[in-house]
Amino acid sequence: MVQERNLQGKGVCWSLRLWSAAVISILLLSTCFIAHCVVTYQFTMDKPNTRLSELHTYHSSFTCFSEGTMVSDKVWSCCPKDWKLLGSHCYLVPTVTSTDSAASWMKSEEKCSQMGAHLLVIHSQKEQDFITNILSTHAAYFIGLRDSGHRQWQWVDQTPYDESATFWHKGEPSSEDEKCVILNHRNDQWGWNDIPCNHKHKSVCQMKKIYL
Ligand code: MMA
Repeated sequence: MVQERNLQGKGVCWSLRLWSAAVISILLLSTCFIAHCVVTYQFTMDKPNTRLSELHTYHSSFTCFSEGTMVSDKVWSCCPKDWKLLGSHCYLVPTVTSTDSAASWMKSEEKCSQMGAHLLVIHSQKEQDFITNILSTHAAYFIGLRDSGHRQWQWVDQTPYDESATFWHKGEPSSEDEKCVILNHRNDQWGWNDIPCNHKHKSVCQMKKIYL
């Protein structure tokens, strides 16, 4: 009898231990899960989505693309619907038929800024070619380059003006009175031309793409 009770006691003791181990494991797993959720939330929601929700006030829908091949390094990046994507940026090019889009340089920059964007910035042949490929050769487009005084060229996004990556037409820039820059097609070539800022032209807007 005594032996039997002892055996029963041992059985209860073991199942108690097993249950405790199970409860502790579940508690540990839940803690890890909650911590993971909090970290993921802060990482994915807090920063980039602040921008996404900001941009949602100007844009009702976005087109998103997935990058990376492995499931683990898939990153989603988005542009507002109808904007074009190249590298790390989104571009809004006016349609050939739009007639209401001609404006001064300042007004054009204002319109981009109201969409969370800025006028087009070009830093490479690749960007110049990508954009000019989708522009009309019959129009001129303001870009985000301006003379801040005495031929000090300044990009609207504050990136440095690099003389070695400029695409001025032959003979341009031509006058200190012309402080704003258009992209136009002249003598079978696309290039930049300085013109007075109050002239009215179409324009191209640009913004950084949004990472999810
Ligand atoms: C226009 C005007 C200038 C440009 C010259 C080039 C006559 O002025 O577009 O900005 O430099 O043409 O011929």
